[in-house]
Amino acid sequence: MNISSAIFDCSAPDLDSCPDESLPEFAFIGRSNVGKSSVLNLLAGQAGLARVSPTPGFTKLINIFTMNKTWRLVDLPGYGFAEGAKKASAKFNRAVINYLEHRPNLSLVFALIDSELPPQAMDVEFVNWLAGNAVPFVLVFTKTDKGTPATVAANIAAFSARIAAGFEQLPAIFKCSATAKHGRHELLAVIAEMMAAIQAEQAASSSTPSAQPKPARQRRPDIEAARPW
Ligand SMILES: Nc1nc2c(ncn2[C@@H]2O[C@H](COP(=O)(O)OP(=O)(O)O)[C@@H](O)[C@H]2O)c(=O)[nH]1
Ligand SMILES: [Mg+2]
Repeated sequence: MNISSAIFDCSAPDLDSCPDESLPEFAFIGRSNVGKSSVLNLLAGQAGLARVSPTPGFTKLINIFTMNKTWRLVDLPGYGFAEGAKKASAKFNRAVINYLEHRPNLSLVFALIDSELPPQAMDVEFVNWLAGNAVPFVLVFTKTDKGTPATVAANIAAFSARIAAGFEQLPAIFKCSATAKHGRHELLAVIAEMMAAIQAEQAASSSTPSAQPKPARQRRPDIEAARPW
């Protein structure tokens, strides 16, 4: 997919401040410093679009960008280094949880995991939470330029093994490096496929005007049915 425009939309402190729900959204989530903003910039093809910071916990806001005037990328605050991090139960930002649970036009979450590290309890917990709350997501292992291919593969295998018990079918797994510019094409292809599925669904429902509008959660595309990867 070609990115013809990438425009900063707004920084929202909470779900109520997010823009209207007219465009499908693709959101990045993961621990602080995992590379969310960098992957967003990689996909957008613009180095300075989302602010990249060497300081963990920098982004506290939901940063929203409109792409090609038809869909959005959402840079969510990271977990793990926020103020509540010392309290085991307060690791995940309330605004993020609200967004993930209630945003009707959230189409897909890219759950980012650092490929340099063995499985981290907080990532395992968060991925299990996503699955338990029926949030559609894929896993993206970041910073693959930092480790050897063998280390990256071993960390991915170990993470998959840690979460396997909770899944009938493991989530799709992608690798990327913002530094080496790897993974852009694959992640944009995921978005393109989801957009095609959403547009097909919209076309089908607009041709049957008597159909009742679906409740919010069901308006999210069925990832199992839609996913071609
Ligand atoms: N080597 C390497 N460093 C990266 C990569 N992606 C991000 N970083 C660095 O990791 C730090 C955190 O990146 P950032 O995108 O701000 O992470 P965020 O907190 O999850 O948004 C910054 O110093 C980035 O330069 C990558 O693919 N490879
Ligand atoms: Mg960031």
